[in-house]
Amino acid sequence: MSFILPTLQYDYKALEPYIDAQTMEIHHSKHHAAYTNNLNGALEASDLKGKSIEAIIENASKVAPVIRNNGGGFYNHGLYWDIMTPGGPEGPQGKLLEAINGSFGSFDSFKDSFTKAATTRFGSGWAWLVQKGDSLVVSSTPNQDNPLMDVAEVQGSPILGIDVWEHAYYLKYQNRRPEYIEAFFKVINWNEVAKRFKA
Ligand code: MN3
Repeated sequence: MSFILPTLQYDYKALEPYIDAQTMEIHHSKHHAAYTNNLNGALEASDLKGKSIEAIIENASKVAPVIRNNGGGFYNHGLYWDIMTPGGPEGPQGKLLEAINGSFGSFDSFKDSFTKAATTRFGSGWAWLVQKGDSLVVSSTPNQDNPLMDVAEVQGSPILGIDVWEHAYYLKYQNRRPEYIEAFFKVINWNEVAKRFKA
């Protein structure tokens, strides 16, 4: 069984004006498709074929770089599409909001921390909101690594992530990564983030 490029739950243009249709189309149909195809290709000759994506990437330190990179790319982009939506709730609610307040003091200080992690990740990578037991932490990873991987500095369960590779924002925002991060906050699907959070 091979991994399949997930279908988006909204149109490429649905996240405008925050994330433009051309970026979405290239990002999904070219970049995510390439990670998916390259992962499937690399798994052909591997005894990892048939395992879940989580089981494969958890052991990132022990797998070939091509599997670590493309497995991470496959997983990370699936999460990224899921945790965005047009017209979603303005912020987290209920148990997730309580946990954010408990771990960061307030939603605004969470947002500052996440924005800083996303802004200061040097080069290509991701920033994350990670569940570690009962608490939430912000982290960032290089390339296509993520907090599920045994190589991650901060390990845990990613419940929100932002792609800060230039391909995620350059067509619309060029070098203005902070503007893209601010725009991302307008399209977060907090209902989906809450589903990933285990109260
Ligand atoms: Mn990407």
